[in-house]
Amino acid sequence: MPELEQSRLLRTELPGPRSAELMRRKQAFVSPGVGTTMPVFAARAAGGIVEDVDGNRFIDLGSGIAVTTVGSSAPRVVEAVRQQVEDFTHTCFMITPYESYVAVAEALARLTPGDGEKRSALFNSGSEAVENAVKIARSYTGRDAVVVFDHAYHGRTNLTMAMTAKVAPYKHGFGPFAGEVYRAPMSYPMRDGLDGPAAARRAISIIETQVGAGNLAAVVIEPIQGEGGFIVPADGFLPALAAWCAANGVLFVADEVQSGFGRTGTMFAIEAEGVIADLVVSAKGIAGGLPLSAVTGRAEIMDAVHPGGLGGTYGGNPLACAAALAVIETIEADGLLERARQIETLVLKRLNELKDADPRIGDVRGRGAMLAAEFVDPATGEPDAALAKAVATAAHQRGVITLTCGTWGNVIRFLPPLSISDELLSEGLDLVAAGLKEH
Ligand code: PLZ
Repeated sequence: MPELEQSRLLRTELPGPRSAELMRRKQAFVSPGVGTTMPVFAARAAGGIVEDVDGNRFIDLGSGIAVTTVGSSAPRVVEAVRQQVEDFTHTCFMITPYESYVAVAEALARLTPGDGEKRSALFNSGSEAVENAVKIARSYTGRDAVVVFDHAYHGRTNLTMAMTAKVAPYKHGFGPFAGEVYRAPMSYPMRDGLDGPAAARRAISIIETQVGAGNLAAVVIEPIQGEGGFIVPADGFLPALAAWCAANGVLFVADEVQSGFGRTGTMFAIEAEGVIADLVVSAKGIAGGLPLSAVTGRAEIMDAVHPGGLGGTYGGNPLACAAALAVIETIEADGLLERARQIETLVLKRLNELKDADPRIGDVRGRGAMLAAEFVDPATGEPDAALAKAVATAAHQRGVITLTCGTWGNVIRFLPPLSISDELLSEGLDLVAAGLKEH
């Protein structure tokens, strides 16, 4: 197979004939509950390009929702998985363990913030790992309650649906939801105007009066919220919350599913504020597209769970573990944390120029290669979801994969793979800007 050419190309109308035919088959056989953002079907992906089945090549500003951080089909990942698939595909770690699972846990102990002995448990999806973090926190503290935040996204399983804030499409009609989940106000600088310590006091006051520290097992928070709108809390919010948790015997759980693994220019987003979480949840970028997730924490916390209390048939599957080890090697050997910071500089500059010229962009924010623009009605500051959708769709039609997010759907997020070139990144942003101009 020749290398995938790193340039945008529109050979057919979108969708092309092959994609259109596959979409007809999808409609006939795939549950409509599973939606798709783009009307085209993927054939190959690498670097900063996704090629569809009609030979169109798209600039990838989404990384399959922050998963292919090292690139899709990154060479070390491909080679590691190829070798592993020849050796064995599965034995079940709970039956006949294998080294790569242990090696991933060793790497997580080294890479997550905080010193001392740490242990990990591996799972398949982000939701599954979040659920397990709650199980571990309950086991360790002997308490039931869990606090999450406005705009939070933690998954689609029963417990994590309860933890996710937004009803449509994630929760509508799917209740009843798990109990003992409480919601506190998030720091949202653009909209609440509070500094970090003040936003933390507001949240803590609600937690103390409506939940009670003595009932609370864990505070679970995304250090930069993902689906909820790439909301970066004000400086000092996370440290103040973490300090309150420490003082009250409550575990501070960082859901780094979207923000972790190099995405924000540090291995984990909490590092930017010097916060050490009791439990860190990893997924998405950890294994370059293979399904893998992890909960990592201090030994005394992880050891509270009774033997056999955690697991699952596929958790820490050998192919996924081989991929994760190759991802870590790639981030470290290729200087990808630095690359994420370069991407931040390039993209923020462009987005801020756009914002200065167009008051419909109410805010530009994010870190590393996790960046966003929030669209508003300039007169009222009200969210403008229609504009975000129109700009994203215009980008799709020009051959750029962009994703929206946000409680009100009015945010366009930029999550390029760190393997993208500056040229493709700039071209992608030019095309987004051109789409904005037309609307
Ligand atoms: N925690 C912070 O971002 C997944 C979900 C897309 P899973 N985000 C993308 C969708 O519409 O389903 C996510 C996340 C954070 C947990 C999760 C859940 O991870 O691997 O999708 O289960």
